[in-house]
Amino acid sequence: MKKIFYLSIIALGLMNCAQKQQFPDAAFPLKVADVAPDRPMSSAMKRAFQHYEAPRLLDNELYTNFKYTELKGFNYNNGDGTISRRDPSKIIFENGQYYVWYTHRETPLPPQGKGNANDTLPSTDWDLAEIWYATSKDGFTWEEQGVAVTRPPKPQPGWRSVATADILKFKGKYYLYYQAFNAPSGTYDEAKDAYDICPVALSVADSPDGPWKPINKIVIPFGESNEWDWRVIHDPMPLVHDGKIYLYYKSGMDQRDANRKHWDCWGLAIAEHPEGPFKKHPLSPVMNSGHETMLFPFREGVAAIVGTDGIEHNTIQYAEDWVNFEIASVTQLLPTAGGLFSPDAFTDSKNADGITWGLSHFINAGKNWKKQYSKLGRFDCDLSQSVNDPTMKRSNVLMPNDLYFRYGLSKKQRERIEKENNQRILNQ
Ligand code: AAL
Repeated sequence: MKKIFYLSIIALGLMNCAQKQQFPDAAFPLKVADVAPDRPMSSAMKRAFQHYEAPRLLDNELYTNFKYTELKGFNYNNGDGTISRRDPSKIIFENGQYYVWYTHRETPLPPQGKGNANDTLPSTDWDLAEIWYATSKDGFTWEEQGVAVTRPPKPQPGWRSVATADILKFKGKYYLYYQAFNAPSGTYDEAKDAYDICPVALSVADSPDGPWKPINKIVIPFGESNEWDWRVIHDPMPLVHDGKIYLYYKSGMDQRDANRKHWDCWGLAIAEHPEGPFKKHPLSPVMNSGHETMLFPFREGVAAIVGTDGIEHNTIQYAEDWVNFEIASVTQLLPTAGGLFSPDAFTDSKNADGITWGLSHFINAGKNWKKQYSKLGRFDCDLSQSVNDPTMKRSNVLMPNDLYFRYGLSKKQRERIEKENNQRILNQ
């Protein structure tokens, strides 16, 4: 017993000594260049020097601001909610022009909410939709070309709605992966205790202009009933790596209820051929956050713009091995549901340049939920090795004052504060 006591004292002493040795002899230098690599540092400074690619944002290739531009060429029926465009795909450059695919809804009335939908009236913004496409010479003015993937006849997957597509070019052919709904989105599925059920389906074409031929099968299987991706598989996002298709997708685990307890994570499924079979990576989920995460090859790895949702929202992440993501930067005003122009998406490059622009969607574009629709817009950024735009690296981007006040307290919150104040006065 005595022995253990003395050994503990010695161990504690050594630990103390070790801690003391962590302190540097001199104060932190004025110039970053003078910081000795082995200098003991606080956790925050260690992180700046060791975790991030550069301690200063200006030198971080995976940090950027996002600048937005309205698009020209799309008609929204004066914003009456009957035409919607959302969830754009990646953008590709073919035949001397850019191509983008997106969810297109054109219905007699705006979304009516779950339970109120019928054969012609949509439940949500992406119900009764088709996949349409548009082309552009400059990425700002777009020409809508019409439908790419129509709703197939019942009971094939997607007869109710096809939405949220992404593009893959593989061995000279073009593939669109999308969510194929067999019921109005928002319909409660008792077996799964979930609301937005749709398998991932696939169509193939020899040209980006189509015609698109549906492959009538489910490409990414749901997990088993006790597994994280049993309920839904959303936002399929294919890229090419090591000669294979790396398809990232979102699923929501735990409870999917009004308290927003569900947890959106991202999985990875890999296949030798676009039609599969897709094998889920055993480490899935590979990302712990993100709603409509945007991924693109960068250097030898893959980068991800993680917008809303989750403990690591508002970050840009990087996985050198395409599986193990680390936070590369924290940023603001991120695009929602963006589709990126990622020239190396399918080139299998071992030194991908990155991205400088894409399209994203803006929900409730008319600021009236009763006439709900979404519109597409463009964002520019600097997440590219070859572009060096210091104006995209600012970290003091403040929103207009009125925006802060618009996110004010609710009546209920004001009441709680008043109650607390009164209690404090009473307790005095
Ligand atoms: C989007 C995407 C998927 C969902 C719905 C339409 O934000 O995550 O596409 O199913 O919302």
